[in-house]
Amino acid sequence: MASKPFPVLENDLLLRAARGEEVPHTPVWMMRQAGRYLPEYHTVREGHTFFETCRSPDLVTEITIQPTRRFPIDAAIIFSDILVIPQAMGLEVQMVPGRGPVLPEPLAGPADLKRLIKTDVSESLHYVFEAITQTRHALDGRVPLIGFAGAPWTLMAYMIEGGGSKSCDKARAWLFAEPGPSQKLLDDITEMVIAYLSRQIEAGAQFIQIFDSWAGVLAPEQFARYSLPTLRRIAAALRSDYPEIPLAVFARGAHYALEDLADSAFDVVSIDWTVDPVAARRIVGDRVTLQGNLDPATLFASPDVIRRAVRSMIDAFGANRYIANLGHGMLPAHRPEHAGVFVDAVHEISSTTKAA
Ligand code: 1CP
Repeated sequence: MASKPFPVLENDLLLRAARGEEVPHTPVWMMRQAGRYLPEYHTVREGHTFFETCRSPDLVTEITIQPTRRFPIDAAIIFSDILVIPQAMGLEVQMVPGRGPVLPEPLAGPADLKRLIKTDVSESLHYVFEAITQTRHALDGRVPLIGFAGAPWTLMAYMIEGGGSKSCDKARAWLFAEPGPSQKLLDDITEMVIAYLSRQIEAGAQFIQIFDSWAGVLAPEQFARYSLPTLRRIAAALRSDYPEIPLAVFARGAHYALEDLADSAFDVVSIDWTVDPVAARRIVGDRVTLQGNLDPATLFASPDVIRRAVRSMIDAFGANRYIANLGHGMLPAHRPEHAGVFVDAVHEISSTTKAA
């Protein structure tokens, strides 16, 4: 299919920092930078359910671009959700306002694996790829567009728990009581994720992040056995087919896995705010770019407190091989102006640090 060429990228700081190249100031973006803390997001969402919104390339393009109008951020991240994969595999997912994702009929046991279907992502998730292409054109080269997917373990956890769960007891029980079916489920999800991310890149995504948001409930051994190999397979497959696309992983809570993640064909390892950046740097060295990790709660403090926190964050990470971000997502109660203070502080402080 012939398609219009994409506009030339004006700000490629994110991609350069991911590859370990010199940058004039530290690039910054925020997890969940599109969404509920922005009044303009609520305006667009009016009258549409969450997943209706995700399926409309026009609405997705608008929501994805919104934060780039407000803040001089160095990237946009496509508006979607990690749970579109379980949906494409045949499970119903509802987004309940104020509560989050709910899967009314989760996998109750290995016999339920036969309820899952293998679909061609080009068909089942075509709306994501259309939205990515449309958003790339609408961004007009101002900043790169980030594509993403959930990690197989995190998606497995939602598929078994039926929603968010603090400790994922049922999903962890599968790993011990049903190792064979667990592995089969993880393998099937991994294949879907590789196909899904490959198509996102072909549609125009310029940087890929994998969210293993529930990594932290696993013991190091279980992570090494069940999650890490899937992350490595995804990274290796994308690295070999799309060597120019930077790959990032955010394994929230998996502080014990930094060394392994740094050795896994990822360019960027994102850390949450419970990890000490100096210790993280000592572990990963200059093998990967680190990304993170301001505690999102910091944004509830005054601008002065935010600036001081950004300064110590940048001092701790160092100016090179670093992408600034929060240690997890923006929260619905955040004030947009404080996100702006965060972004400006990263740019100002990192450019003076570099000049010094
Ligand atoms: O109605 C609404 O507005 C619901 C809020 C919302 C939003 C704005 C949800 C429900 N998902 C999203 C968008 C979303 N989800 C993005 C958009 C792009 C951006 O960052 O700007 C992204 C990257 C995600 C990814 C996602 N969804 C993750 C991984 C990152 C993370 O936060 O750990 C996870 C775990 C989800 C599941 C999910 N979807 C929504 C919520 C509230 C949750 C988490 C709830 C829970 O289980 O604890």
